[in-house]
Amino acid sequence: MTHSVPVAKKRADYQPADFEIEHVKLAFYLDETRTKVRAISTISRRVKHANTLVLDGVDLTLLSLNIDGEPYHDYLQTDAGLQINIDADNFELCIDTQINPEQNSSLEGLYKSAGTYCTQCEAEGFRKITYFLDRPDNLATYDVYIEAEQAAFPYLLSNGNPTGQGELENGKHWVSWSDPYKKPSYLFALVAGDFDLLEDSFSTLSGREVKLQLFVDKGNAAKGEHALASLKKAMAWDEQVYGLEYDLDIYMVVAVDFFNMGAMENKGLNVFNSKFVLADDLSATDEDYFNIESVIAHEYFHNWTGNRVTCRDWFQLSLKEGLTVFRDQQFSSDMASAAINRINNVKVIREHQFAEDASPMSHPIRPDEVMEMNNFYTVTVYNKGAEVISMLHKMLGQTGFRAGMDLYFERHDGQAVTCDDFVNAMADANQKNLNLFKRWYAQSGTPEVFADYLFDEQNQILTLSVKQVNAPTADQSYKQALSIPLDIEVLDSTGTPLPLFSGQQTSAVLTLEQQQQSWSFHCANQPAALCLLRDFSAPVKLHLSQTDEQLKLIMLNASDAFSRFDAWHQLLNRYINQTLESEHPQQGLPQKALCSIKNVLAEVLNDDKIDLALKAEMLCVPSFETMAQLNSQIDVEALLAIKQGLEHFLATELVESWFYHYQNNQTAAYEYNQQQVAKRRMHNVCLNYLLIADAAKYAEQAKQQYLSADNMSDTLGVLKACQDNHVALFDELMADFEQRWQHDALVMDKWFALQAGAFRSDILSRIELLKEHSGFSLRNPNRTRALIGTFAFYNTQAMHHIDGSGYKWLTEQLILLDKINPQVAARIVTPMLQFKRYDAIRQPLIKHQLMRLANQPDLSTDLYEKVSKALN
Ligand code: 0A1
Ligand code: ZN
Repeated sequence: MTHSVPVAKKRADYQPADFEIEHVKLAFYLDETRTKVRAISTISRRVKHANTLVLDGVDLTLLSLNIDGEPYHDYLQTDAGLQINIDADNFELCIDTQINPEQNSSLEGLYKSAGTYCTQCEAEGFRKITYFLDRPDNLATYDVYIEAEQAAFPYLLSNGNPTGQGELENGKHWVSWSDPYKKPSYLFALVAGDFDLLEDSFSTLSGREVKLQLFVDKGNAAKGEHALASLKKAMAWDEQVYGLEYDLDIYMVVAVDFFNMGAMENKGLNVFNSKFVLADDLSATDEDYFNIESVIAHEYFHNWTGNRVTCRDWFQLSLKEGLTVFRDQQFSSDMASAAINRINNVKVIREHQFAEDASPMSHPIRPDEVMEMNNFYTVTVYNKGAEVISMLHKMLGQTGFRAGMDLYFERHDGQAVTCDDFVNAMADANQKNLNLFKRWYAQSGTPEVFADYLFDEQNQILTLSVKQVNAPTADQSYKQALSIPLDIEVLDSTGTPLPLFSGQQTSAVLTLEQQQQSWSFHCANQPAALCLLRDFSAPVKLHLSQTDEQLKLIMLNASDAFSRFDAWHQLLNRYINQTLESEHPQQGLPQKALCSIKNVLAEVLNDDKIDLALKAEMLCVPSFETMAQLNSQIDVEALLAIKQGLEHFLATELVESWFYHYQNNQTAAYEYNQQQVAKRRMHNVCLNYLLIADAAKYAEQAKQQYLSADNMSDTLGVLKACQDNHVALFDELMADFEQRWQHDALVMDKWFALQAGAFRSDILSRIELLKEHSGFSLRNPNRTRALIGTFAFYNTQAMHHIDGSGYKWLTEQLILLDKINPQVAARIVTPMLQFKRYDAIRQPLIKHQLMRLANQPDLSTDLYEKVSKALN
């Protein structure tokens, strides 16, 4: 919390620290409200004449300070830490502090999560544990001693290897740990609690046995099996694909219920939001199974990309996050459907990252200015960061990329480095100049690419002309041309890919490097349609004018699943845009457009050659968020009318097909495998259309599915389909669901989210009631995101109600939440930040609420940074 106006730190101001902490011995005497921490740091001077050691420290009670065994008094205590005046070159600093884990609701530093002590130190949480050089470029070895009551906390865990344990008087015990690898403070972790333990082992490529331990809440052991199996898959994959082995003898994962993010890669001791660990057939959806595998892999991959090679400063966050997301996406594509995986990754970019770039929070993947680091764990740094790595991969190929990775580790293992160091390794390993490519790290915004082509039939020459436009963003007015890989394929009139460049190859990656560029190359025959952004080869908006027929040709024939999916969306977007530009957009799509769309969709539905997972995906009407990215202004009523009108038309016109495919896609006893996942998805897409078409007629069908489901995907499929289409059945089943699942926090999160997302006129009073539910607490981030976050992000109808009641209600919740957990509050404020994209009635309503927030006394830096940028 802050009283004075927070100031931004600048990337350009980076300075190495004057001193270095090489080793630290930490001792924890755990107590709910009065935990004592002793930190003995071995320190050396790095800069000759520097004589003030500046340590970070927040919310700490200083008990004593000694240097080389003697009490020391020449220091100043500030809001941000300690300034110790010291002349010695090498010394040992011993600091005793006291902290209050029970009261720590920010979930940064040491806190209690439902009876378990745990820590979260990224990005700057270690300073809430003790005074330290809490910056990622200070790499130290850690010895840790933990003391606590034995009965309540039989497991006392920290990073590295266990070195000792013993019993003490008064029912207490202790355990000590030592981590031989140097690490930054953000990777420190401590956990103390009582758990069920799942154990396994993994033998590495070089034959070492690694002990795997998964700690979950008592009674949940069976729900950890999938996570443990996923961990072993990830370990094997990283050896096969990158030649990277795990380095310690033990790898621990702990699941906790109160966690601000998904999970944390602390060295040898990952701490996970239980949402990304626990699963069984009845309680977890296919999506949950997928996410667990991917987050387990993500944290594991960090051991090399993040832990062994870490960031020099927090502006470089994408160094580890963009790269690790890229690696987890590669892994997921190898484990599950590569096509669906890619489509879903692109959806995140288009729905959320493009929106962020168009918002007041726009920033490059390597930001230049930061007020609150926690605000920069964004879709830009993570997901656009991964797209930037993916472009490198596309340009260098897997072999060149691997050579770059090998060189990166050879040069930088054990160091804290920059994004430039990474790109330099890629460049040097491939003898390529990537200086132009580096602009992706520095420039924010979504490039728009305009393309056109001509075919010279006589000479069989295809000329492709492309230009890029990089419009100013909230944070940067001056923009430069970027290096944009375009992965192309040309189809003939039968949908067959044509050989290009006089050879046999039918696809190629062309890299646009100037504002405007053209290529002329041999093309074996008259092109009928062009795919220019195969596999979404760059995070850009592409404009290429093609007819409905051309798009249909791509939809049904392109070799790449993303291109097929994308052609369908382009076709739809054309109709949507025509309607948005018409006189009465709020009447939805005209009959003629509806019929054309239906005819195309019917072809997809009846095409047996299309992969079932892709088909199910293509049969869905794009989300409101996807449609909202079509234009800079968001017409809420029109987009809702278009979406609902289209769904209704398709549902009723194709009702027999929906019924047929619903019946034909029943799955046998639940298994999490790709074939079943696709079938279930198709089954539930059809059920949704059936309930839209005739809720009364198909209610019984839906209820039967709910009653007989042996898995959560099918259960939730029914509830989602009823949510807006059959209120009576929804309420009946939701009451039953609550009865059945009240003991399971993760399933109850789904229940709260279903409630909050319902489009109904009494939604605000219902949510108010839900806030009083015994299971609701603003101190629980998963619950808060389920109820308040779902309302803010997905209940478009009520959140953006023209009377402003949604904005007002959300603001009231944010004011309360900011006092408890500013990080979560600052995420949920997101939908209000883009107020300028709404109409003349909504804009002042949202702005008024943002000003209300801005005027709160003691507003957190987290919210202050976002709200002040929005109002600027
Ligand atoms: N490094 C983690 C994400 C993470 C970041 C911040 C946290 O607390 C403020 C927690 C987790 C990852 O990428 O998985
Ligand atoms: Zn990460």
